[in-house]
Amino acid sequence: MPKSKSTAKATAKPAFTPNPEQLALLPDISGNSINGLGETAVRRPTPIYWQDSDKIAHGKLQDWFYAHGRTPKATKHREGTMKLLQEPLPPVAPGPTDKTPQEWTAAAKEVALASEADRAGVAHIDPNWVYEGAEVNYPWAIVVGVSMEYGPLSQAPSTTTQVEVHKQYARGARAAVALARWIREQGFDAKAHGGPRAGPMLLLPAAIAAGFGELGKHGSMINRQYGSLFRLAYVMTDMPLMADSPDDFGADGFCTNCRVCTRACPVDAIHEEKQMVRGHKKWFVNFDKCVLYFNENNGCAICIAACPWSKIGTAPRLAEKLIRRRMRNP
Ligand code: B12
Repeated sequence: MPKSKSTAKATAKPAFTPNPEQLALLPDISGNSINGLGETAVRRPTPIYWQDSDKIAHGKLQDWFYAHGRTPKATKHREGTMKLLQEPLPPVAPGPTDKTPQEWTAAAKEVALASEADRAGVAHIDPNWVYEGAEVNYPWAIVVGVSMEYGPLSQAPSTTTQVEVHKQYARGARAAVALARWIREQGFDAKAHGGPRAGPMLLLPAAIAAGFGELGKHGSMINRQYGSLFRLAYVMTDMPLMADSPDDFGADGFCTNCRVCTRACPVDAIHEEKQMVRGHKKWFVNFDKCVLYFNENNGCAICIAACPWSKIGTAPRLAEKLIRRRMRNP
């Protein structure tokens, strides 16, 4: 059978040979097994990366990235973000004011947006989002999102891209810290997380529940305004709040028929079909393939840069189109 144009395109990738130093640091266990690929029972995720190096199987590989994988400007941003997130927050003020959960939710979102967040949403924390070995005693997560610039992202993988990623990590962390400080001044407990460290919880299921959008084939989320170009941070709190609902505008169906990210990925790490992972059928990225290229190529980001939803001005128009189509053919 003659090769279709698309197959020819898909196979025309230059081969990536990982640095032997990296290969020598790989643990015996596959990252996909750690992530629960093929597991049908729901379970909490196992910490895999952006954790304390001595607590994860891929700790030596992570240390290799810290030593070789980051440009000094990105390291500077990262250190600033980590310092900010570790600074002590003000004590919780006594006697909270009496407001309804609706009023607190509106006020908290306003504070997040007035600091540096581009978007904020609320999710009730599901214990299955919390990493094994971590403990979370807060009922709510306020997820904040910050958009990333298309210009530097479109150059992925590059040091310019990596610096933009770390600039936005810093902005997300500042928004989360400002919000956590405000919540504590209102008389409720709050803790900010974000930046390049994973924290105690998986962010994407929380962001989906908080109305940020849908999981894309490339393993990142797609938002109807910012497409694939946004980063996330969050505040955990006991402030009485109201949860948002998921925003399903058709990105999942779009991904089913789109192959842009799978073709763009230099190491074919993005699965074309959804996979069973810890009891959920979802889009899945092969950790073992992704991480080696990521480590040697400035944190990669090719998949989100290539995503059709990322081009300037595309996401809102595409979301509108999909919604209109769905209304015509419910
Ligand atoms: C570790 C990590 C990585 C690792 C490993 C990722 C992996 N797939 O195993 C590496 C270094 C390779 C990586 C790469 C990237 N990452 Co990353 N990563 C994380 C981090 C810190 C933890 C995620 C994790 O533990 N994954 C391991 C397991 C559990 O993965 P999994 O089962 O395959 O689940 C993934 C998704 O399916 C989803 N998910 C998990 N459970 C469930 C359940 C349901 C029901 C659904 C629908 C989805 C879902 O979340 C996981 C994200 O990796 C998160 C922040 C956080 N706290 O969540 C950022 C995060 C997911 N990464 C992010 C990004 C953008 C990237 C990159 C594009 C890099 C870049 N330069 O920007 C690439 C893309 C590669 C990819 N999609 O996997 C963003 C995504 C933002 C968005 N718009 O969605 C996050 C949220 C960071 C942030 N603060 O903004 N990442």
